[in-house]
Amino acid sequence: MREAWRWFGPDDPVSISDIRQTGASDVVSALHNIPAGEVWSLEAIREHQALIENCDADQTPLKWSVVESIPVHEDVKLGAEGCERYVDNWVASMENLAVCGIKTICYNFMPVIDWTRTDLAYQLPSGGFALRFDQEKFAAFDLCILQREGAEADYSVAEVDRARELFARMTEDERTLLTNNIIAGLPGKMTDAYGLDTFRAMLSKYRGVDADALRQNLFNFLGRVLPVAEQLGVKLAIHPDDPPRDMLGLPRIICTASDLELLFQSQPSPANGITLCVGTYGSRPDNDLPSMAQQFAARIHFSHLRGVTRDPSEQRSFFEADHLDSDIDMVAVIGALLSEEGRRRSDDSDASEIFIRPDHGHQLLDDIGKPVNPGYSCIGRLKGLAEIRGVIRALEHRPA
Ligand code: DNO
Repeated sequence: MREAWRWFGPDDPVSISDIRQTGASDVVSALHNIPAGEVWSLEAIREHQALIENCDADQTPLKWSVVESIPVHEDVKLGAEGCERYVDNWVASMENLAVCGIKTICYNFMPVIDWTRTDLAYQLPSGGFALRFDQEKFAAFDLCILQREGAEADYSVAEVDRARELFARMTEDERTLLTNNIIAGLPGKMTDAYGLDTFRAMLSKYRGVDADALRQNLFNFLGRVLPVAEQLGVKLAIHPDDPPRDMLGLPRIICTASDLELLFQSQPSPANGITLCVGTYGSRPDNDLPSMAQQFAARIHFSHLRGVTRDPSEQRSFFEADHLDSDIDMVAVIGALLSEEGRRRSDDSDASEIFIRPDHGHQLLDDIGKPVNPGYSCIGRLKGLAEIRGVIRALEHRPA
């Protein structure tokens, strides 16, 4: 297992020297300043790589091993005319990354919105802060702030009533905060930050694009990308849709084990793989994570380790819990990843280790009050990584 840590670039309040102190060996990063659809040049990649990898002889070296993510242009997801040039550019970026030795690439195929939360500072009983997705608040945004045409059809009468009541109780500041949390862009988001009008315009482009059409567009994209990836020895790792279900009338197609089965039936290339984002898949009660980790073991090129606790009375709402204490059996998931690595070691054709990173940590201690990327403060992730490392060590030393 290769312990990695996400770095957003020179503006990230958690610096490369901070990362060195966490004990992680690998860095997950991207060229966030290059707009979706443009080529990542060799020079730009090398410059970023040098920021991560250059160090003094007496320092522990770090390696930029995983890209998260090369954004996929919306026109590719829409299957719009002329989108081939954006796919060609994506392939060119992948080729340039491979030249620099960076060969694991995470990406997603979520239309318009990337990961979505309603609360970025949800206070826990401990006093720390977590990220949360609240279904009722989300409905209030959809129905009362965005006022999406036809939105009522996606909710029960009782849900519409509750959302409207909640909206009526919210202050202007709370409404603005909720809007910004949803549409203005969370860290690492692969889509643009929008204003409400542009957001509505983007949503409207997807009228007529249902799950089957979107899936076909993903398969077309992969049909062009995977043969090159195979030649280069690059592994692709699709990230699931977070939260894993249709939202705002948009289809989402990487949510469940059946979605992954369709993906691999259509695109069996060994370069086609997944980011097992434990917290994302685990925010649906019908996703059994240890069993998915076993079922798709050979396809797991990268894993985000974090857990969620769903609300007992509303399973679509959740907060991001402690890494080892959530609705998900994290020890069993890590056990499945270790077994897969064992299988790879005994199978000469692919001995690759799985990159893992502690995903989203709580905002704790000195990080409270500091400028942080929501979910990506240092101390909470460090705690998560330390706990995960403990589980890995303990499982590795189990008597055979
Ligand atoms: C959030 C992240 C996502 C992820 C992209 C991958 O914390 O997991 O933004 O990076 O969806 O393409």
